[in-house]
Amino acid sequence: MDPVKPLNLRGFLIYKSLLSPAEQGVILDDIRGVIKQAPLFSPITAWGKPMSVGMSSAGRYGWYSDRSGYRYERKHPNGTPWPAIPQSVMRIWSAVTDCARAPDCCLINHYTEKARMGLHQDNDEQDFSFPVVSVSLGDEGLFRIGGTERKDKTESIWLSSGDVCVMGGSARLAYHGIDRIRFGSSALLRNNGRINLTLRVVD
Ligand code: MD3
Ligand code: FE
Repeated sequence: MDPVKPLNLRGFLIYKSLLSPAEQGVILDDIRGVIKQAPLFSPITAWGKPMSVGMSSAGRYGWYSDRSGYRYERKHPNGTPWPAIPQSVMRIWSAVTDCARAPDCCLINHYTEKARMGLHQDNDEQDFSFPVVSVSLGDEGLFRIGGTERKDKTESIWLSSGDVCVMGGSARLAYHGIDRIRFGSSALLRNNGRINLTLRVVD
């Protein structure tokens, strides 16, 4: 892991192939361990529809949604605390940020062939001066980013396995989403699909 000059797309810093295949393998094993204790589930949106993305979390907080809205919770819906964020994942945060604080949530998003994530802002956290760090694993995903208002024009970029993005400064509150997955484009996951990790400071 040797962060060289990132691509800068409207303040989104994109480190292409930051993680070697060996590093990706270690992280994936660690994430499988997390999911064994805290199984993936499909959160229900405020509109009552299950999300197409499977989710779980590690850390003091996990992201959660049901009919009463989006929020962070201390426990998995099965009632147990979220597992700790693996060291292999913590190291990425240290490599690409100079934050004094460690993240307290690692949200795990799992995309199968038809899963997508609509354009949204991440604003359930308390302090937007901390960046969000995202790690892509497995199949490529078409990432769309816009500005701080929904009507702002957007542009898209394919994120591949091993890519790491840092959303800080003006990009922290930008609208973003995943339009589609290039299913089968990576051999990292046995049954294909895409896993995205987002590291956040919640409170
Ligand atoms: C820009 N996840 O979990 S990661 C999410 O690939 C989320 O699963 C997408 O959006 C995924 O909320 C995109 C890239 C990302 C993550 C957080 C951001 C971009 C961001 C926060 C602020 C601005
Ligand atoms: Fe997001």
